[in-house]
Amino acid sequence: MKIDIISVVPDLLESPFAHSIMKRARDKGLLEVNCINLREYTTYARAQVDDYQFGGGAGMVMMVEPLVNAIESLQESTVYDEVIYLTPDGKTFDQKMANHLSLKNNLLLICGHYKGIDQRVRDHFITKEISIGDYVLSGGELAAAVLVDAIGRLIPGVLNDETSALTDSFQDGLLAPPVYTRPVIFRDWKVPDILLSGNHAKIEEWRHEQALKNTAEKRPDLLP
Ligand code: 6GU
Repeated sequence: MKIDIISVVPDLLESPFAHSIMKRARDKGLLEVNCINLREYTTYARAQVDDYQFGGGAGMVMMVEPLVNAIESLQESTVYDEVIYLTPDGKTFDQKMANHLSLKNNLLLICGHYKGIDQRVRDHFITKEISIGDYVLSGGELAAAVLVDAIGRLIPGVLNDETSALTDSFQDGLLAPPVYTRPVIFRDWKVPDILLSGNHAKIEEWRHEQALKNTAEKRPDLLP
């Protein structure tokens, strides 16, 4: 999968994909992430990419021309399955969307800043608008990093143990059960006996019960 990201602060996107699972995905050639600096596509003086909004009001708007130049230039060499605008008024991102997007070949992400992007870009180029939650970030970059991470780890072959994504919270609509590792006893806190029993059927049953209990306590809205 290839993910191209248009940003006015591409430096913000260097570190998130340079470590851990994202690094491995890129090293294995399963995920390609390119950050494109929008300022390279403006024809305005001093690399200007934003301007005052028509009708008045506080806050700058990202101009249509640099964005369209950048998008169309990238589209000359890539057919994108989705052109996604990261914006707080988009559809809230969830695991279902991550699963769906992980099956695509090419994604183009556009990070908004200031008051957002000129509506004409949204009308004519954007195929999906995504938010990562009901709060406002200074720009779309951190949201883009969240998307790429959530999607990237679902690409087949990225995780070492292919089953581990299947047992993540949300993957079956429930929160994950508690997990334990060595030592068996720390202070007087013992790992539940069932996990040491070697009875895999019983362990799975226990995990499912715990997942239901966790979900009922912390996120009852997820239960039918
Ligand atoms: Cl995608 N962008 C910004 N600027 N703020 C957000 C967001 C996105 N999602 C939640 N808050």
